[in-house]
Amino acid sequence: MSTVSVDEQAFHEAKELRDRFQRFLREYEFGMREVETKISILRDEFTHHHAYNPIEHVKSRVKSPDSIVEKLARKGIDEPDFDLIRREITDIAGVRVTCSFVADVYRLFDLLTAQDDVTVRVVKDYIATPKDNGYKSLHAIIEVPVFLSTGALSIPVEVQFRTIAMDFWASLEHKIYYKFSNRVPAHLVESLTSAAEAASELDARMERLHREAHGVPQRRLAPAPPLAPAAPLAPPPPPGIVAV
Ligand code: 0O2
Repeated sequence: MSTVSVDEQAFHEAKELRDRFQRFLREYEFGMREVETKISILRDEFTHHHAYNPIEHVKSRVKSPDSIVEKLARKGIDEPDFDLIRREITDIAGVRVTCSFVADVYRLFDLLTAQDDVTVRVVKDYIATPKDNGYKSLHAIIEVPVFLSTGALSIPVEVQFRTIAMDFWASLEHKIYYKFSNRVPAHLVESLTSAAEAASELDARMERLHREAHGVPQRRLAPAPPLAPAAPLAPPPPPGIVAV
């Protein structure tokens, strides 16, 4: 049996780099979970308070190492370090919120970004201004605090808000580009653009129908009443009595 000699030092360094990278990705996972919780609280509160659920589904992911490397290459970065990756790749943590209607997309965006511990870094409104290929979605890079044993961190998370029709289109477009390795035949590109228009028309029609059926303006519902001030904490028990 042949043996392969491994340079101990190189082995140790590789292990250390792997551990650092895992820690780095875990921080993004925690940020993503904070945002997931916020969205899920909004969904539950909406359902109970307004008897209406504006969210169809939520999907989250931390970008895979391969996908990060690919995006770095796309950006022409060939000697990355952790700080550079942090600065340049702002969608390592991603949450996609699929809503029923366009009005819900903006309502959810408003409610999430108005929260005190959410800092909005970048907003790209591809619904107001779709991409040339017809892509529509509302993107926001937000930062949320994550509290670790070592202290607090502010983690960027990309949140994409879109309707079911926009999501359907984007996922088909993604699959087609993957199948053709980004060299999509012209007639398919054209068909995709016209399918994006059809999806927008469907969104508008469905929203009109919904308004007609429910007879309420979609953009804003009555705000929830303000929270009552929190009850003061009970005074500490007198010495000798154990609080249960
Ligand atoms: P993946 O695999 O979904 O993560 P930036 O991130 O700002 O440095 P970029 O990529 O121009 O640069 O940002 P943008 O426009 O906000 O797009 C980010 C993400 O939106 C993409 O992530 C896609 O998920 C989605 N997206 C943007 N444009 C399109 C499009 O034309 N079609 C589809 N299907 N999705 C799109 P990634 O990293 O490209 O991919």
